[in-house]
Amino acid sequence: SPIDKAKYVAAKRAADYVEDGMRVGLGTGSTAAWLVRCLGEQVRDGGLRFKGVPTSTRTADLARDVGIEVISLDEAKWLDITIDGADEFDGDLNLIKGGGGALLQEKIVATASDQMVVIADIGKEVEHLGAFPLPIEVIPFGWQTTQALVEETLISMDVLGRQSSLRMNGEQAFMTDEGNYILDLHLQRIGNPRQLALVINQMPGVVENGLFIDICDAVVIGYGDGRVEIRD
Ligand code: DER
Repeated sequence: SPIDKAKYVAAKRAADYVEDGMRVGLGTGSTAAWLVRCLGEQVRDGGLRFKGVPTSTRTADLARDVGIEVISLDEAKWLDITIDGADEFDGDLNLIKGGGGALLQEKIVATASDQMVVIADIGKEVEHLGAFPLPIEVIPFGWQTTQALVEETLISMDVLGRQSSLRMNGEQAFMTDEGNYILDLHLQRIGNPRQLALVINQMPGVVENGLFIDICDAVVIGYGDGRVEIRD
């Protein structure tokens, strides 16, 4: 499909950023999966040598499957670059991430990197963040109280919608790699993402939110016709 092609060409172009000896944060999601496959091919066929730090168990499994040497963030300490997808990016290269439920490790790994590059199909570009429901990670203890507190706080924030929902995995609550829950906030439009990110993370029970503010350095945008554009 054109979207798959767009994701692939963005991932392939971003793979060029990875050089021998680098420690690389490997993102999570379908676009990041293309990156991991492209890098695996370069390791197997091109002799590329680097160490990968995954942002989820599923990325770790895929990376090992394609022949990438996987190490932990603790072993790497700092990273040269992280390449990851996004659910939305705006004109300031601020992001909404977490559609795949890996936002906590993704944000930790991205923040530990000298450079963060997002790979995305053009459909992810927005004028204002918020059409995509904002994922926040909360601990299971008292999650419904946390949810009520978050919704109450949203009343005083510059957002259009205030509903939130517990992310499900079939009949069960979705669980992150850390065993936490995800609440998706249906805000429709976020007027002040920087302020919202700060306020949300102050609330007891909230572990992290999917707003990536001043973290992304460049976006590699893929189009369905195979074109690639770089925003930085
Ligand atoms: O969960 C995440 O943050 C992913 O990176 C997500 O935002 C992008 O997933 P996609 O590449 O499958 O659209």
